[in-house]
Parts: sequence; C-alpha cells; structure tokens
Amino acid sequence: MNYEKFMLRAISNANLYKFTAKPNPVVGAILVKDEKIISEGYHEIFGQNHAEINAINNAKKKINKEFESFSELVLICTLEPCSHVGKTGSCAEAIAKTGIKKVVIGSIDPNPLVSGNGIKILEENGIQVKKGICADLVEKQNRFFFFKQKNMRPYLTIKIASSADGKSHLQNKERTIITSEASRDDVQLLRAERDGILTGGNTLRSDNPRMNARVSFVSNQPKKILLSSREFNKDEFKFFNGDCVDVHTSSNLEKIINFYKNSDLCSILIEAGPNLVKSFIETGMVDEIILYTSKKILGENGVNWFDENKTIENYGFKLESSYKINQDIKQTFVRNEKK
Ligand code: AOF
Ligand code: ZN
Repeated sequence: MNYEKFMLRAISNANLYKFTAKPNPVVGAILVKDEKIISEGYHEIFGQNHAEINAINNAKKKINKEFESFSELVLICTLEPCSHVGKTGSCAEAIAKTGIKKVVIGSIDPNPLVSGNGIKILEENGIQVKKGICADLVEKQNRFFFFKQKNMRPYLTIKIASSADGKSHLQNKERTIITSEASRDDVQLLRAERDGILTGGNTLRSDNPRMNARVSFVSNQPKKILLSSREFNKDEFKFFNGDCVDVHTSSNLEKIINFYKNSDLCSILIEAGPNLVKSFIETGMVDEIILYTSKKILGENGVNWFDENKTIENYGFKLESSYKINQDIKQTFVRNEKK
C-alpha cells in the first residue's frame, strides 16, 4: 500500500483545523481498505474528539456495507495515538478495541505523557505498527507543539512596529500609529496563530489595547498575559473585557515563562514597549522577532526601540525572511543557534 500518499492527505487535511485545534496539535487519521479510503477523521476542536476517534466513528457508519470487520482496515495517523486519558479517552485503547490490526504513524508524539506509550499499547494488543512516514512534515506543521515538548517552555515571538528611524512611539503621547492598516491586519494573524499574548503595564496604560485576534475566520483566542507590578482598575482597560487574564507581578521573566511549562500554551506573542522587549531579549529565551518597519519618521520626540549601536542582529538573531506589505517592510528574525 502507498502509505505516503494517504499520510500526505491526512497531514494536509489536518491543517484545515489549525486555528480551532490549537493549542493542541493538528492530527489526521484515515482508515483504508485495499488502497480505498473508508473513512477520515481530524482533530477539529480543542477539547473534543481526537482524529482517530472521528475516523473510527465515521467508519462504523459503513460497517457491513464497505467492509465487514475493522481487522480488514489499516489506520494511517499523522501522530502517535495517545495513551493517556486527557480531555477525551485514550486513542490507543480505542483503536485496540475495534480490532484494527495495522497502524501506520507519521511522528511519535513528543508529549512525555504519550511518547512511545501509545505505540506500546498498540503492540501489546497485537497490532502491527509502522512509524516515521513523513515525520518531518508532521513536526513542521506542529512546530510550536514540538518546540514546547522538547524545550519545556512556549516558543516566544516578539512583534515590533518601528518607524523608519527606529522609534517605537512619541514621548508623552498616547498611542502612536506607525505602520499601515495592512501590516496591522497581518499582526492579527500572528495573534490568531499563537496560543498566548503577553504585554506589560506600560502598554496597557498608554494604548489601552484589546489584544485579541481580530480575524475574519473562526479561531481560538490567545490566552492574555499581563506583566505589571502596579495596581490598576480592570474596568478601565479593554484588555480584560470579561476574559480570564493571567497577571504576573514578578519582574523575573524566566520564572514567568517557566510558569507555562506545564500549561497548554505552546507559543506566546509578546507585544510590549521597548523596555520590556529589551528585557525579554536579554533573557536569551526569545526565539523569533517579527519587525514591521514603516516609512514614517518620528524624529527627536520618538522613543528608540534599541540603544544606539544595538541591532536585532547583534542581539544574536539572523534574518530569515523579508517582504513588503504596502509601504512597510516585514522582517522575521530567528535566533542564531538552532533549537
Ligand atoms: C491523538 N489524536 O487527534 C490528538 C492527539 O487534552 P487532550 O485529551 O485533547 O489531549 C491532548 C494531547 O493529546 C496533546 O497534547 C497530544 O499529546 C495528543 N494529541 N493525540 O491521539 C489526536 N490531537
Ligand atoms: Zn488521542
């Protein structure tokens, strides 16, 4: 059987649910009989059925029509079926119960709760397991999830909007809009793609931001995180807006990020002012910086993003991609050493 063909289909269709499955990985499962697809299932919504369960339930509708017994079917799944009972039951146990005899897996699940244990359950039940089909693609499409499990902390991205002369905003002025509407729409996508969004008390007070992902499709919203040692009245700020916000009063940034090591969050977008951004970069924990630069000049009254003679490159980042968004330039920098 051409496993790769079905695996590529499962990987590609799983991705359709990336905004509603997050912070869970996207996962796809296909049941095949003699090169023919009997059913498919995907992890569509965070907290709901895993892919394998959806594929099995969809196949049950065809039993005694397109096949007689699950033992005739091969299960192709992009990620190792889970062994644990989480928000839903264990997929490996559910697969074993059906009588399926062969399972083909894309990648091992890096989640320490599962890693290798799902395969163990399958094999203990006499199921033949083949693994490692297109594993690199599964890892790539779930890059934040894999990063989090390997590094025991969320992937950190800093977003910066800068004037042509390297400034963040005008001194003693409320919100300064620097980049174009198109660039600001692009930021909404960055927010939708990530699991958390973090800002500081200064940005909260000067900009009164909402910091939700305003996109024109259904997306799970990033969890809001605020760093502020000062007291404030929640009713005065749009950031709270009935949402459950994590407020950290500590100034120990490593400790704050490590707080998320056992959470669901696999990625956090940091949208803050120059002081907090600089402090984060200095921790050495930042993985990516996305810089939007406009043609506007803020001049002498502008506040610099970085100190004189400091650039993103000499903080240890390298340019990965750049392109124009109308008159603005978007550049993505990643940390020099490979994670
Ligand atoms: C699977 N199939 O479709 C997915 C899996 O909180 P829960 O119960 O939804 O479990 C989430 C964990 O399950 C997630 O961290 C990852 O290890 C695994 N995801 N496993 O067998 C799926 N989405
Ligand atoms: Zn599962």
